[in-house]
Amino acid sequence: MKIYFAGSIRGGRIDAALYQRLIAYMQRTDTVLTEHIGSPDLNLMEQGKRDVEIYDQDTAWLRESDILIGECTCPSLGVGYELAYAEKIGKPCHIFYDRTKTQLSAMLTGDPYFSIHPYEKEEDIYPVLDQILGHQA
Ligand code: 6K6
Repeated sequence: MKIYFAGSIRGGRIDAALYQRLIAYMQRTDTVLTEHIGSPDLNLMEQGKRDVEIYDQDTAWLRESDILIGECTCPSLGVGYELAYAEKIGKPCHIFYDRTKTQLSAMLTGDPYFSIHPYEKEEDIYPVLDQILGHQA
């Protein structure tokens, strides 16, 4: 399965290490098109890429992907945009967020298109990911 993993970049990098662990977990069995989201070095990531190139690449990956998995604890305009884009082109969207840290936007929780997975501990995420990706433990 080709996975578009979405996580905050300019919205804030507080959860970058979590993104990296989730991406590494999914990469054991599937292809993550957006593995840079977990990179700890944002300066390196931003080097030499114009915003229009980022937009063109990411929307191409969204169209190529089979599924979008978003970690939405840290609010990000870009991730919100990607979710709406993915809905528009009919890609299944799964949203994770830590319910002890944030209240998700009503524009996500109020949209029945999205599959939303609140969690309290990181270890709760992995069995749900297994189910979504069809890898029963
Ligand atoms: C170059 C190489 C790696 O990263 C860069 C520069 N920045 C971005 N590259 C790729 N995707 C990006 C970049 N900035 C934002 N995005 C997309 O928007 C990602 O797919 C994220 O899911 C989302 C984050 O949006 P913001 O608003 O938090 O930046």
